Amino acid sequence: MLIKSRESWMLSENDVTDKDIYLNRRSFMKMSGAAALAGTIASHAQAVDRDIAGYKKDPSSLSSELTSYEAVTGYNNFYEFGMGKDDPAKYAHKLTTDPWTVKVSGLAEKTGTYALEDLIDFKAVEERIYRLRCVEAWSMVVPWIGIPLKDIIKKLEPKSEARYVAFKTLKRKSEMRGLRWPVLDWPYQEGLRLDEAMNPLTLMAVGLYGDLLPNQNGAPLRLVVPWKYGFKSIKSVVNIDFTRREPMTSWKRSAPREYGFYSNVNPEVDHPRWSQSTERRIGEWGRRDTLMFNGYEEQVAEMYTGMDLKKYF
Ligand SMILES: Nc1nc2c(c(=O)[nH]1)N[C@H]1C(S)=C(S)[C@@H](COP(=O)(O)O)O[C@H]1N2
Ligand SMILES: [Mo]
Repeated sequence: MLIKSRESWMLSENDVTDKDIYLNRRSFMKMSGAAALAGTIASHAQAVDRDIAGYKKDPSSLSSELTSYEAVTGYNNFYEFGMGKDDPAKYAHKLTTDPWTVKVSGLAEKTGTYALEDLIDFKAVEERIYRLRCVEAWSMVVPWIGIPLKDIIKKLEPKSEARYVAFKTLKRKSEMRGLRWPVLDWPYQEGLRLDEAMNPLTLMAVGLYGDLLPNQNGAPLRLVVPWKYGFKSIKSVVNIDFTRREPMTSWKRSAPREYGFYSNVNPEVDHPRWSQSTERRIGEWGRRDTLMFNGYEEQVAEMYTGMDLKKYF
């Protein structure tokens, strides 16, 4: 017989430090208010219109080993601001995120250009503690705030012919210094099969650590697909397009042998230039074994039954 000594969401003594740090961080951010949000004039309007104070807390945040706020917001990939890991934190504050519009196009009934606040119900956001596993073999655990992508998609009423959903990032040269370098074919593009997009795990994030997203993490709206490599989790989204055919993605276009459309985290399929079998959790010393589907196998493996994941990498 299984005796549960405590519910998974209850706090053990070992967890207290994590939780205290998290809650202190939250109250710190509340106190410093608009100044903590990117430090731009636009942030004041955000604090009013994009209020996420009422989010439902994920009970697992009380016991999970969160990556520090400093690492989550200071060690990033966001090539629109440069290729260095500290470039996004240094330069993304220049991005104007309010007002923000998202163009919905393609095979859906409710196409058109939406103000962010009309597309996202900021009152319905919830917290989800997800791992993010970068293809460069580091990982983080982040308390995201957002709303399931499926809730957004349902509102947009995709037509029956729609089988994929494609996303684009903003391309604004005046505020994104990284666009000077042709590392990728800008704008950054990503895509999901519609069933992947509708999976309950797939999140459209608007915040992390209890507050709105810092620009370097993809403000004001970014995807989080926790069972896929980090590059699928496209930041600062301005376009959602429903398509019949598999959309091209930026990384696949730049190196088709290295980056596939599916990009499911898979310790058995190596990147051509390095192994994907282990990872370095930011903030830890040793390495961890990488888990199939980044540990979300139970929730997502069914979508890929019968597919050769070495071919569809
Ligand atoms: N538009 C855009 N989105 C992007 C990227 C990027 O360069 N541009 N980098 C991706 C990569 S490689 C990773 S690992 C994650 C990192 O997200 P984080 O900074 O929130 O940890 O963002 C992804 N989304
Ligand atoms: Mo990444």
